[in-house]
Amino acid sequence: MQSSPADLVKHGAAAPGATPPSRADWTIDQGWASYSAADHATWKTLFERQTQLLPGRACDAFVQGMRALPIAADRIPDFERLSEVLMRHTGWQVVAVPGLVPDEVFFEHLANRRFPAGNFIRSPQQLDYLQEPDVFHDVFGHVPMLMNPVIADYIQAYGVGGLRAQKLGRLKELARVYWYTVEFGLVKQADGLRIYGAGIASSFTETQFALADPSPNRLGFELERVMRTRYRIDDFQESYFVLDDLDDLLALAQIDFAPAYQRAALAAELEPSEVLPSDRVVTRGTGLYHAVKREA
Ligand code: HBI
Ligand code: FE
Repeated sequence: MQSSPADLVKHGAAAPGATPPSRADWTIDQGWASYSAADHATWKTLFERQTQLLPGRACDAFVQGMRALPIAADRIPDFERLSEVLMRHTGWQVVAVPGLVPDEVFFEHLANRRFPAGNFIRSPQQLDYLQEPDVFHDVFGHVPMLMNPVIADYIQAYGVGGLRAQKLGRLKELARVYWYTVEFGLVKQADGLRIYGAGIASSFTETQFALADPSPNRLGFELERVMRTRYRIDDFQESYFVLDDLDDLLALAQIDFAPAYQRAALAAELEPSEVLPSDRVVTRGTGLYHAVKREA
């Protein structure tokens, strides 16, 4: 197994040395015509490898979203064509950005149903590890879920909530909710546990680890519990949180997080590996994967 999953360090601030944007909202042209044959080939490698893995592992909403979108193996998708289809279904658009953008810029886009996607693609030397979200993570991982009306509303609410959380000084708690849902969420389906988080769905190694490895905990999602839980940006997660139903995010999109921030702030922070007596345990992990690494 590769030592590190794809798209790890994505929730920091934009790099200090990042080129200043020419537009205030940090959007750029996708520059589709500028992709090289090698860029399209990298996309194809990633697409085919992931597409083989996802049946029986990705949730139904992901599979349906992917099927209805102009996303295929042969070329990096064109954001304008994606946006046309998304707009018809859920009113979302995909806009190109150079990579990580500042938090308030990111939230402002989401609050207006624009998904900022990195326009670049990782190098062939970095198939399983990269520092910033690229077009494969953002388009393959996130965009199919934006075809689902519940997720579409939930991610917009996260943008609105992010702007508010910033004013309240609660960004850390809010970011954890995003991390453990939109990026690394699992969901129960009648036919078993499935992936809906983009950080998992776009990672060849973590797709297998998150569902099948005995190491991580899989715990019932609970808002305040998740707000208190630190996460790893440099490796597979030690715990995944499981929704009973994707529709549970609908309620989450409607609640006012402020009282929950208050309660979460009063309780202790939790380590990513911790299991509490109050947790609804789906799988109690062995912790072996990270224990071995810590010793190495
Ligand atoms: N920018 N392009 C991009 N993608 C992200 O996922 C992203 C970002 N900026 C900030 C950010 N995420 C997170 O720090 C927030 O979700 C908290
Ligand atoms: Fe992401």
